[in-house]
Parts: sequence; structure tokens; C-alpha cells
Amino acid sequence: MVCFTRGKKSEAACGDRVIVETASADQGVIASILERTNLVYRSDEWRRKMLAANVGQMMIVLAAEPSFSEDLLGRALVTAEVLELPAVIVFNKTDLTALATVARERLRLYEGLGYPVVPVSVRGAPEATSAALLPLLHGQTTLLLGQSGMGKSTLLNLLVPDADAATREISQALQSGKHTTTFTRQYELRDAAGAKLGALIDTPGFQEFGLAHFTPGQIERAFPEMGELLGHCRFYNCTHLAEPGCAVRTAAQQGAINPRRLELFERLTRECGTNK
Ligand SMILES: Nc1nc2c(ncn2[C@@H]2O[C@H](COP(=O)(O)OP(=O)(O)OP(=O)(O)O)[C@@H](O)[C@H]2O)c(=O)[nH]1
Ligand SMILES: [Mg+2]
Ligand SMILES: [Zn+2]
Repeated sequence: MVCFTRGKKSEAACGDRVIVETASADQGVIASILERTNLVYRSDEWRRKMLAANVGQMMIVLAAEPSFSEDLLGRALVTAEVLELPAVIVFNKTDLTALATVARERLRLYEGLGYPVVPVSVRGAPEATSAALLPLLHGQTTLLLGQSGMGKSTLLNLLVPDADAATREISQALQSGKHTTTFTRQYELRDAAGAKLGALIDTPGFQEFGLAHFTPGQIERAFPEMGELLGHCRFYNCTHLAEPGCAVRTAAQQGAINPRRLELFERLTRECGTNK
């Protein structure tokens, strides 16, 4: 049934559970949205963009090509930590061997932090990809996140054959300046016999991922490598940006915190609270 909202602007997010009132034989109206277990969204100073609600885990899809942004990867991981969602990094297009070797090296840092990295080739080795990912997707509602062209919809089409989601060659996508997937949608994941295994949410590729809605406390707790250091700075309200006697900065100077991660922490802390 096609359902509409009462107001002009929809407050419902993909994955919401809603109460629907029947308006006609084939139309309904969303009367209310049930309480959410979580809501994944991004924000900047001016606006918020809802991604999905009631998510069980995140799969961040990266690829050997196009080159991925570590800033965006870091932001997705911080979101997962704040919302207490498990995060898996899916590293796609390993068939592009030379590029994949270089990109894979950049991911060692994240593996070291405890995030699983699953190398796959959705197009080159579809059966092995399904075998590697299906056990992780079982019983979960999984949010697929990533930049444009990484292969999220290709992966969705592999796992949900009747999804028929549009995919596009990267060169075409970049020339048109548009993303192939233009809206967020949840799909049911079923086994060969039709039994429900879980759900997959495909999203449009993002180019920015503002986290202005998080607090500094949420940000610092979202960095696993800082966990044991918190509370050991000279000042109890240390922001870890410039204070003397900061345990985080000392650890970074000693090489225990990667400079790329410290820089991300600084960027996110400066963004904090600009959208309340
Ligand atoms: N070489 C190679 N190409 C792949 C693989 N998986 C996907 N692709 C290609 O990558 C391109 C982009 O794939 P999409 O699935 O449209 O990417 P997307 O992440 O959904 O992009 P948006 O919808 O714009 O966010 C397509 O041309 C795919 O065929 C792979 O394993 N190897
Ligand atoms: Mg897509
Ligand atoms: Zn500090």
C-alpha cells in the first residue's frame, strides 16, 4: 500500500515502524511513528538529514577504486560507536589487484582498532562474496553506507536478486555529477526457499557526513584508541585539543595514536554543537 504523511514534510525515516490509517483501498496515511531504537543521521550547521531508523549494524562499503576518503570512513565509524552499532568494513573490488593492494594497506589502521575488514569482489567473485557476507547479515538489519561508486547497489543486487537497483559505471556517474542511487530503501534478505534472513538498506553515496549533532563527550568516547586514556589528563575537562598534561596528546606524540585519527578527532570536536 502506498502511504502518505499528513504534513508537508515527512518526519518518517527509512526503517521506521509506523501506524497507518487506511485512506482508500490502496492508499494509507501515516498516523504516527513508533519509538525508534536508533536513528542514523548526519547534520551540518543548518540542517539534518535522516539516513535510517531501527538499524542493527552498519556495513561501510569501500573499494579499490574510486579512492575512498578516510575522513568519511572515520565519520561513519564514529556514528556507529555513538549509536553502539557494530560496524563492518566491506572492502570491494579486490579484482583490481594493484589498486586493491594499496587501498588495503590504508585499512590496516582500522583493523588494528578492532573493526573487521572483509575483502570482497562483488562483480569478480560473487559467490565468494555472498559466502563471506551472508553469515554477517543473518538476523540483522544492515545499513549499507559509503561514497558513490563503491558498489553498494551492486552488492544489494547480488544478495537481493529481485531488488533490481540501478548501478552505473563510475565514469558515467562522475560525468553526470549525480549519484546512481537517489533514495534510501530497505530490502528484505531471503534464502533460496524464501525464508527471511534479515534486511539490507541501500543508501545514496555520500560526499559529506557532518556530525555537528554529537557532543564532545560522545566524540571522545567514539575513539576506541582513546578509551583507556580518558580521565588521565591533567584537567578533568580536558578537550584534548591543546591543554598541557593531556594524556591523549602525549600518547599521540609517542605514536600510540595515529595522526590521521587525531586529526579526525580534532575536526569533529571543532564541529560539535554547531547543530543542537
Ligand atoms: N571491478 C569491479 N567493479 C565493481 C565491483 N562491484 C561493483 N563494481 C562497479 O562499480 C560501479 C559502481 O557500482 P554501484 O553499485 O552503482 O555503486 P554505489 O555504491 O551503489 O553508488 P551510488 O549509488 O552512487 O552511491 C559499477 O560500475 C559496478 O559494476 C567489483 O567487485 N569489481
Ligand atoms: Mg547505489
Ligand atoms: Zn586531554
